[in-house]
Amino acid sequence: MSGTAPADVAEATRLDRTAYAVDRGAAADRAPVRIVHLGLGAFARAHQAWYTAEVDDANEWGIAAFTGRTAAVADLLSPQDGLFTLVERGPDGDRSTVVTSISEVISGDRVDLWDERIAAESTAVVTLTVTESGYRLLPDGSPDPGDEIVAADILALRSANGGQVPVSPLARLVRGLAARRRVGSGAIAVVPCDNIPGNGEYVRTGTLAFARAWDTHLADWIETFVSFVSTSVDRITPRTTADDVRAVAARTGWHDAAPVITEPYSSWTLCGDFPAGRPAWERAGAVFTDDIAPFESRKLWLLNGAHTLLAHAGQLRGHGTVADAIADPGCAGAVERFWDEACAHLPSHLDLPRYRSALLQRFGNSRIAHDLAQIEAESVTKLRVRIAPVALAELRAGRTAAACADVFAAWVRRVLAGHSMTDARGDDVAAARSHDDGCAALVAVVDPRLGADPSFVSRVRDAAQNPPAENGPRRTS
Ligand code: CS2
Repeated sequence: MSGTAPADVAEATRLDRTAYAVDRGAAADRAPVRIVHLGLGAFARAHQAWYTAEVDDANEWGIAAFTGRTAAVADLLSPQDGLFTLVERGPDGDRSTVVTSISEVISGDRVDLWDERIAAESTAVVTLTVTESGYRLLPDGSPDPGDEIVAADILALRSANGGQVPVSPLARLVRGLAARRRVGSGAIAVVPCDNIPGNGEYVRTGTLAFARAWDTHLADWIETFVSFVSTSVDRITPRTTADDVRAVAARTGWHDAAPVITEPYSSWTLCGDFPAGRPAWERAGAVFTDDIAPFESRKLWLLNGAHTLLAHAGQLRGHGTVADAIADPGCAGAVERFWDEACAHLPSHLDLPRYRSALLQRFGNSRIAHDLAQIEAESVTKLRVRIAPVALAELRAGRTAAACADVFAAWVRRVLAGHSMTDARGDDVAAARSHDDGCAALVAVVDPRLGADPSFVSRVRDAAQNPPAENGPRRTS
């Protein structure tokens, strides 16, 4: 069953704990819940769930995983008891394992269970993967007052005993923490795992603001008892397709409705306290540090920044995936130029040449189909944290930030050409687009300081109107 011989899909056995335990000759016990997770996408399963399963030899660290915006993943994972197949897809082959660390899969609307799990004394850690824009916070970490869901959530918190249920992740978190405070379960760690600089402090600011809007005593309690851990997370994990589901069944003999395909590489850097304990994630390679900023800038700028560059410049040049785009010298050159600008603001002890060449290999893994159309989502927030800081640093250094301007230009060109992209800031983008100077207005939506810099904006405008000569395939707009 667990061997690698191809099996007929029709004969695949449905994955669940009993069948898996029988196959392994092992007990089917779930680990007791000590971690609560919100946001059950492919990345959380390839990353935090995998790290936990890798190091939990004594079966002590189970995850209660709550879905975020939709219950769809819960419907797929519940019948298989939270088990799922992780396929680590290298350039030369696949390695499949069944990840066992998710002890419970719970639909996000079960706020009663959410409160209960966070309140339990045995729970030591809350991890979050809700995407950059999913937090509904402004860049300084305060809840966005113009966001209707935020406003409704503050009312919902205030009427908590009246049964209204908040929707946004930090309002939900505040509710769960209030339940923990009520039962006196004590300190806990909150660990955001999204691509946001200083994500621990960012989420702390947002959480405290929601709490203060409801109950200042609760906010004081959170300040004392809740540790917000900053993290830099990394593992390229595209969306699972129907073909992946069929191929996994054929290869492993397990019918798994929700396998995850990821790259072999992974990294996790963390900074902060775990007052109620944690799994020994360092045994699977996680790094604990007192100074996370350089690691997170390196990852956000070089990996994620290049992804955002490729999403726009690559699609303009007719490419569909990261691997296709990076094979185009026109795109690869733009990435290298952007990396040169970014690396001027990163400490050299981070071994940047090796990091860059490893990234080129990871991007070039054509067995991972990482759609550029998936990466283009939420471009305003992504440009803001991945490209704008490099542009600002270059301008401060007296240079032109030409490569950063090219990234902005590719996005501006696509927006002005009418490409519709998923973006929580879509209304601002639409308003900027119809502005007399659409280019300047769009740059300002991402970062007002850059939008107010006439020479940067004029570089973006020129590059958007006169893109560099092409070496790649057809241009789509
Ligand atoms: C990507 C990330 O979708 C995106 O914006 O840049 O999801 C990226 O694949 C991960 O951060 C890799 O660790």
